[in-house]
Amino acid sequence: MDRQIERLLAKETKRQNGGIELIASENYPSKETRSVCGSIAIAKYAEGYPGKRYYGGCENIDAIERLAQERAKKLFGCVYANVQPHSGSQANFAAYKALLNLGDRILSLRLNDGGHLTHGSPVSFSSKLYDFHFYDLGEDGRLDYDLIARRLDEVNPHLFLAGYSAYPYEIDFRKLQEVINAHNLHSDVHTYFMVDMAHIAGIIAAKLTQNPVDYADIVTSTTHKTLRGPRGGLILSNRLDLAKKIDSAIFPYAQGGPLENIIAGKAVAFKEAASPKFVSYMKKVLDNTKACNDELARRGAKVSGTENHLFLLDVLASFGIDGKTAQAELESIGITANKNTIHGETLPPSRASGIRIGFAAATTRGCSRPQAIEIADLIYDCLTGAKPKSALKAKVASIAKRWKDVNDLTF
Ligand code: DSN
Repeated sequence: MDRQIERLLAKETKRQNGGIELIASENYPSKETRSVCGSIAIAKYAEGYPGKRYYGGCENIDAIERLAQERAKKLFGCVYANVQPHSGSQANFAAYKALLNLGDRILSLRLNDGGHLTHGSPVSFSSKLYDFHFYDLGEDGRLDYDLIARRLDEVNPHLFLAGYSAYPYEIDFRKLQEVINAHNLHSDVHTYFMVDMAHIAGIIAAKLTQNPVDYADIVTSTTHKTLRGPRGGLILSNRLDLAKKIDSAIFPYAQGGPLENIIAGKAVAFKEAASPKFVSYMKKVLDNTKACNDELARRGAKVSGTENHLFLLDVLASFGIDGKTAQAELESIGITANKNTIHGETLPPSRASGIRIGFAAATTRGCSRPQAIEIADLIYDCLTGAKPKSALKAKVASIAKRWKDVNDLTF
């Protein structure tokens, strides 16, 4: 046994069990998913796809990957699934390659407004390989579909990208498809529609919001956020004519050998997400998120409101501190969240005016609605400095103690 790693993992388990996890992109997979991820499938090289591998001995791996594909297709109601992307970023890298030529125009939402690094941030590969243009949000911080229609005509992009990392409201994918179709009727450049559903994949799997695979050409995702699977990526489509292009954009263009142990874990998670238990879990996530948002609002804090698993708390307007300071203050009492830019941001992203709060992980451990309200009060009291930190820290520990052990989560 590697004592050094063992000690560090024991410390990490203690940190996770002892605190309240509110990072909106994190979650805890089930024990079964985790054990499959550590299985002997880790040892197998399987470059290629089921039935067309570059190595021998792939018959069982083929069956595992086919099962993962079939379960993903059934869960999300589509005809094509690629379960090989190592991450959401790799999935986006491949989706761009499948649909575009280098230098083509992409219309997306800036990272500062809730987009993602791979949606055209200057520090990401995406902005080096493609010509990114951006649409703004409306004054209320929500998608403005008329404004998007105007930007489509101005930019004439080859690809329109929706799906976000810090957007707390419903996305009307049907409306976006309508707007893009209308634009395509009079444009000489065909605009593809892509959705990165990484954050809301679990809400979509539970059928609690519109399903983008019904409207977009390609949908990318991660499997570890609200979907509660292992850390990894996924590409879906209802366009079989794009299948070959997407497959070759993942392998051999973007990646080598797939992580078949993780693919096995994805298969388990897709099965779990198809169960009625997952739907009731997801409803609880939405309810807890709203309860926390509403309690902070009741106490006078400036919050975004929420229609999904996350909301943004404007800590600059509410408490006169920046997001970096708020993140550190919360961490000091055992609550983990992340600083985040907010709509109309005035500070650099390294400081940011807000924090992003999500309840997917806490709800997996058993967070109840009254506890979500209690957590809002802890956040408020911590950031106003109204109560001694030691008392708040003890309260956080006592809530976390009542929840399930992170190593022992069954479905
Ligand atoms: N970094 C992830 C998030 O926190 O939203 C997105 O990839």
